[in-house]
Amino acid sequence: MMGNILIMADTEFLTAEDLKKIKTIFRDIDGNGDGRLSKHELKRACKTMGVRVNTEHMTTMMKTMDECGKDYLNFQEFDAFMRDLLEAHAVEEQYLKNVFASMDENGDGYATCDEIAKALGISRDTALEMVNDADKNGDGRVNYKEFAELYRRKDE
Ligand SMILES: [Ca+2]
Ligand SMILES: [Ca+2]
Repeated sequence: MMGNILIMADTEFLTAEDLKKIKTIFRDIDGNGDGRLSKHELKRACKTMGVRVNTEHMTTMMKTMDECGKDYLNFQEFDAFMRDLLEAHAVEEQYLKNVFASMDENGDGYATCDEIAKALGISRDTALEMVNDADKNGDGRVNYKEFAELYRRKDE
């Protein structure tokens, strides 16, 4: 028997735009229109959606599919998976913004070495290492984008 893979998802963080996008992507990726997405197509869909899927999340999904003896997702399952992902993404984004804001003491949009050292209670040297690691554009300080990228790189 093929069980339905249902993921509890809260739509609190999702906009109507998100929900529409999920539908569009499903249609686009499901090239032959049979209403099913294979694992491979699922990965592609996530990429198109622009959400970072952590490997763990994807592995869990694949495992659940295997346990149910399925090698595809129907729209309902895809929709639930995507909502879950988008929500996790939104929650993470909110979290990162808060962390960044707490580091950027003077609120100018940049976390400097001194600000980071003070906020995290670490030495200036350690903070400098962090800045060097994150600082993509080489201006010697960390903007939100650089910070989020650093965080996500470490997470992977
Ligand atoms: Ca600042
Ligand atoms: Ca920078």
